[in-house]
Amino acid sequence: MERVSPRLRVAVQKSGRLSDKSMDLLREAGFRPVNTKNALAARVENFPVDLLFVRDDDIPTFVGNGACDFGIVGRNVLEEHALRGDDNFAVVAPLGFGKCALKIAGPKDMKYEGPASLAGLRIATTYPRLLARFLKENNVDASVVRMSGAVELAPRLHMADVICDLVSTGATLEANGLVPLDTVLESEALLVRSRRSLDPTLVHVAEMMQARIDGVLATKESKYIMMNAPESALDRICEILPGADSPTVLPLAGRKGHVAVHAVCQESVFWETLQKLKDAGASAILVLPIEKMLM
Ligand code: PRT
Ligand code: ZN
Repeated sequence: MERVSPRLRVAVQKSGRLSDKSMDLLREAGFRPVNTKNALAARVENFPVDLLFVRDDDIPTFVGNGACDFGIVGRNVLEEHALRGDDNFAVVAPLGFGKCALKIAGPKDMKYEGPASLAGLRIATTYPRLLARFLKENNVDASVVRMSGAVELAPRLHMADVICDLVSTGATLEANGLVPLDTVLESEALLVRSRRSLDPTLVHVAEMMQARIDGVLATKESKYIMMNAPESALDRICEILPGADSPTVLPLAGRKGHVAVHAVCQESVFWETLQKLKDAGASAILVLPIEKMLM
């Protein structure tokens, strides 16, 4: 009988705030999933990789127990899960999307002077462990009211005095007459991997996936910058270039003492930087986006 060759399994949120961006990232990294509509899993046609579409809350379990090798999940979900004592996963990289914060919020007229103001209050949340950790770290004795959703309604229903919930724009808090009081956790989507050992035939694919995702993330901020400059200004120009490793310096035909400088800048390049380069003697300064990068 023919042996089925192993495939790397990556858990992605099936439908929710992280789904589209997770899929975009994997596609930008060169993975071509087929049959992604309404399926529970999709095969990547150009690599031995399968994507599994699941609820975000299940991703830490699947990655932790080795059912999946990688996953994309919010830090909020991952850390709440890890506080159960089940953390057989490692964070590979923050992904820069799905940004939000787990915040304490309360009625507009509430007087808040730091965590001590929460003493004796009832706090509604779907993140009981993260909240308990925050209270413990701040030596506050308050009661945690566990809910499974619609947390922002709890004060109005007199089920709690304040809430601890995810906030991004703050519009939901405002619509419910609540204001943010404190931050329990800053969150964004993370690439996580299982600590369980991989099938040896998949180690290379896993490394390649990590390298490509790093590459995609790096290109988001990075720019390619080119300019002409007198050779005497090189030291000053290198000081000004933001986050650039040794630039390439090329002679300019027919212009003795002048060179072309090319560099990859790992940070944003602002107009102020261009002005400084010009003041240092550079001319014909071009800033170009980078489409792909493999470090
Ligand atoms: O079905 P499944 O269990 O997979 O999804 P879910 O409904 O549990 O999660 P989902 O899709 O809502 O969110 C997935 C992840 O996105 C979260 O775990 C966070 O890591 C991240 N994220 C980013 C957010 C928000 N922003 C966010 N704003 N998750 C939830 N919200 C909520 C917020 O609590 C509020 O109720 O969205 C509402 C609108 O927020 P405002 O502040 O913009 O009004
Ligand atoms: Zn969920």
